[in-house]
Amino acid sequence: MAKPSKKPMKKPYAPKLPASLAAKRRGDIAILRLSRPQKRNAIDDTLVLGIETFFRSLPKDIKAVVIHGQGEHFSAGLDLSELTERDAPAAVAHSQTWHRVFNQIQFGRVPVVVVMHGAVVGGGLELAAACHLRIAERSAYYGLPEGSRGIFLGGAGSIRLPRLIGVSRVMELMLTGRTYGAEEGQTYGLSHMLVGDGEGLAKGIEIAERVAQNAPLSNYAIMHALPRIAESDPASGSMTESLMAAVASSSDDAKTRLRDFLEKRGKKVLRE
Ligand code: 1HE
Repeated sequence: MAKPSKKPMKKPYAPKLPASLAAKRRGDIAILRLSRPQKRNAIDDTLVLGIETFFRSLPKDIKAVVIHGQGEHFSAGLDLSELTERDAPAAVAHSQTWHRVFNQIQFGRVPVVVVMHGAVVGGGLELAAACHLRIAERSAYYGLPEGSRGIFLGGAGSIRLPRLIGVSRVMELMLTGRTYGAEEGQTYGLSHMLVGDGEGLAKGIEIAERVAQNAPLSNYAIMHALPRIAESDPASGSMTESLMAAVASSSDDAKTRLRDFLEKRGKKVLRE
């Protein structure tokens, strides 16, 4: 009879999420699915707080995350049915909750890849903007219909979206209510990669797995130091970059990886 293994049983990955979200792990990466297709993945309080639970309970050995949406659309944005009863103080608190949750994505420990398809509108676009890498399927389209609904951005879209496509384009989307198709979005910088319909999740997983192989300290510097350096004055940026470079290159991880390359074990950078 086989001896019982002494290894402690690895707990299955099962974060306590609402029914509107589903999570699974695949090796080093975790995949979060918006699972409210009957409401086009509209983001209500339960869903936004569920996103927070997902990121707060991310296992330490997860190295990257993929977010995608179930059904025909990535997300129809804010659940408009929750908005009608809110007074101004409650609306401020609500928006601040979104900021807190989306900040956990942008300023979290691991890179997050989002796969966008169908409608990526309002709060759905704000959610995508908080992620580090954006992959669009050809069906994706982007809109900010807040003006036509008598509301405003509330998920830090005014902070993040102008940094992606410029104030002028955000103003255009908001004033006109027009949408950008996937090609336009790719040209303007809303997506990094454009793939065929139905190919987004596989591409998202491939990219997340690739990102997960980087040195964790390098990924952290890329996600957190790079944007700050880019926005600082050149003199502070110069010193911060040099300090960051010194910290990263003196790590054991860097030493091993550099030796691997020099001893012909590391990957070459080949044209793809
Ligand atoms: C919703 C929502 C929603 C759908 N809140 N319930 N967002 C918007 O202004 C976008 C509003 N939604 C749409 O324009 C369309 O639903 C879609 C183009 C995304 C999809 O159309 P379609 O024909 O596939 O679906 P549908 O029939 O319009 O919607 C299916 C159901 O989802 C229906 O409910 P049902 O009970 O009648 O079946 C819709 O009411 C429901 N639904 N979208 C609530 N958004 C932090 S501030 C951010 C501010 C914003 O995000 S503003 C943008 C709001």
